Amino acid sequence: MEKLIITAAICGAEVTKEQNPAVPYTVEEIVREAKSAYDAGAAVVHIHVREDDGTPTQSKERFKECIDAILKEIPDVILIPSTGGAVGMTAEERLQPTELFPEMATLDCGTCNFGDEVFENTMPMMRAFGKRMIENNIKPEYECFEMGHLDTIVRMAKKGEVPGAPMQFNFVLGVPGCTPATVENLAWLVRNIPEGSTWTATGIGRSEFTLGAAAIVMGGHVRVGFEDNLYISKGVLAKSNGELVEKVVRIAKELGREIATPAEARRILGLPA
Ligand code: KMH
Ligand code: ZN
Repeated sequence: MEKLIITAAICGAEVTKEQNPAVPYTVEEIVREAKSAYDAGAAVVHIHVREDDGTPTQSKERFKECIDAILKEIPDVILIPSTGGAVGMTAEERLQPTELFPEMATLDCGTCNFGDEVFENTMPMMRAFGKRMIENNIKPEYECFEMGHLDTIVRMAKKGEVPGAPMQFNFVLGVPGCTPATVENLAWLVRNIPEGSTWTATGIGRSEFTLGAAAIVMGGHVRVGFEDNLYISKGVLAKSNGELVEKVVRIAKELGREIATPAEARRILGLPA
């Protein structure tokens, strides 16, 4: 089995300091959280950015400021900026970080419910996102929130509408209104990815570590972080993203899976060294 790539989704667009005071908003706070996750063992950091007051933004300038500041501290980390942004943003708004030519970025694989809201990813939007990533040589992390998202994006890759093999999927399970975070659902998704693909599991809320443990033994990779879950254990807020990553490292070590460095993660994901 390959070593385990841990991704930290440090910020997200929806969680707030009211829910957990360690949620980062400012550039300094985003750097602090990225570094805590990296120091604990995360090879990859998935980022959203905020205004200083916490308002989610997809501003290219704000992304550049945060990316530069993170890379100054931890130059070899793999950064995956979000093109999902926050519910309600336009495609053009969401695409801004792709203008910075990151090595990877998220590409969301279909419209879905998102709690009380609808997260819109129509076919024309996804074609535009795929075209941009092909043009700018960005490897997508394909975010699947629903079972049907996998078939949709694999068909698009076959038609050349989005980047193809080797594909990296992130199965985000347990968003209210979407596919539940069960091992059965994860196993179905993993069985249906094209050969040679890599995959990560993200369990939302209380399923963060249970789905992560399943991914560890199934040979996948794991994402944790404040974007997905604010608690280290039942009723106890996590002090940092690093604390969440440390817990995954402990589980992985107990199960005999070693942790990938950023260089090893680049090789596993098929990224240039
Ligand atoms: N904030 C969610 C609506 C992504 O980063 O690509 C979408 C999201 C997905 O977080
Ligand atoms: Zn995200």
